[in-house]
Amino acid sequence: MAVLRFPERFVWGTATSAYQIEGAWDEDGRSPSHWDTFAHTPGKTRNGETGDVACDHYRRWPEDMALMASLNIQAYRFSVSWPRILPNGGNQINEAGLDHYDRLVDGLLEAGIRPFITLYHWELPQTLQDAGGWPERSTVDHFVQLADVVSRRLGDRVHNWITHNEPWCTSMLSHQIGLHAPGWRNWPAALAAAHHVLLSHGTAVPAIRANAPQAEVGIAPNYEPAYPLTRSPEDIEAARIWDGYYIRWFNDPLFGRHYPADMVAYYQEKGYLPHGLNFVQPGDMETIAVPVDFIGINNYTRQIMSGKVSLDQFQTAASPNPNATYTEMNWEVYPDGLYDLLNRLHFDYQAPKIYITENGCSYGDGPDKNGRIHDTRRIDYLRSYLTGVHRAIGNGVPVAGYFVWSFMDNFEWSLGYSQRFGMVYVDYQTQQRLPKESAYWYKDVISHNQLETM
Ligand code: GCO
Repeated sequence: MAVLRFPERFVWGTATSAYQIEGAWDEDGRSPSHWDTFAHTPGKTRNGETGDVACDHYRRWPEDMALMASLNIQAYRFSVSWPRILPNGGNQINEAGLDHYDRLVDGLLEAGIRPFITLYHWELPQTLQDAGGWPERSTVDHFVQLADVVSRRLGDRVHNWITHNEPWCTSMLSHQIGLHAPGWRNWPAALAAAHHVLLSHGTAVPAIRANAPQAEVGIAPNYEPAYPLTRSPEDIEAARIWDGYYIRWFNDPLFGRHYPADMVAYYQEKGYLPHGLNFVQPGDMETIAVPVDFIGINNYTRQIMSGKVSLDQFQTAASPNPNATYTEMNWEVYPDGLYDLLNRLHFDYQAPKIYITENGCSYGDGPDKNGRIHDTRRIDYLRSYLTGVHRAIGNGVPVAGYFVWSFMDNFEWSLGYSQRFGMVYVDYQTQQRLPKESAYWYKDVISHNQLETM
């Protein structure tokens, strides 16, 4: 056994998002988001499940906060629900909705928990979706208005801001693959959406800083690194395309490198950019490349690429690894992927500071007859990834904190309630919360600021 100490002031946190936990979907003036519409459309989610009730966190948050504090959690990353705050997308503030987050922030601070706010974790007011959604440039201004309203109200107390959660999901998964709201399968629209998401990030950063001068502002892309199955030119080429599609298309503009030329050529050849990069206007790339205080990394797994890539058949892009273990999402447990990413973000992109804003795993373990939940596979997963994080810190990578996805079991989007990512078990019949063994293990890690390896 070895003991791995983490740097002083390393931030230990946990993450959720509004639609996945809050419920109360039509209360206190909240309007529907495009996820409400999508989840209520037959065939879009498993068993037609929705976030209408979810974990009822909108009402139960004081209890959830207390549980978080009892587990010594130091920071909580949560998202605000746009249609709660600006039910029409912009203009008219719904004070009841904004007040909710005001109370939540005060509650967190009283409990000694540092709030990290995500402004967009996939809840676009349906009115904005009806107006064209992210493929429309006007959505950028609406998002900046949300950023302004929320940071104006909470910026005196909240010092960590994340503009967007996972731009790849907002654009490609939602508009090209069609698995998330609004469920489109339209390449040109998806690439326009990607640009507008990035542009809205770049435009919002100075707006947030104006309201919260002390704040750290960043973004949280999801990174699924690609590895070629063999050293054959085909496999290496496949990995390059996956990397361009998933990582570089977003990361390169954020770091001032414009859209990657090899991928522009690839998309043009495929007919995905029938009008070229006509969505890019003068000044956009400079706006997107605004310096951030940190990059958030959401990482769970990797892709092994071989042969010909078909980005339209997303599900079949991966090759299974016969020597690996998989979580119940069918995601390979691959801690070196996070380690490699951290090095890349530091040595290649020179990210100023990094928070791992999501990392975790889905395992369905439930209570035994004594009411205990032995989710040892989750402990093994977290321990292995954290070992990689520690190793990267040893290389000089400026990792400032780590957030487990998720605090509690919740609504896993199109997979409904079938996937349990929480360190806290939720009984959806009674809404009872029950910390799993991993929660107590994490408490121990936090309390000693160190990890014991096996
Ligand atoms: C995501 C989201 C989370 C998911 C988690 C597990 O990144 O996809 O941020 O909402 O629940 O990643 O899939």
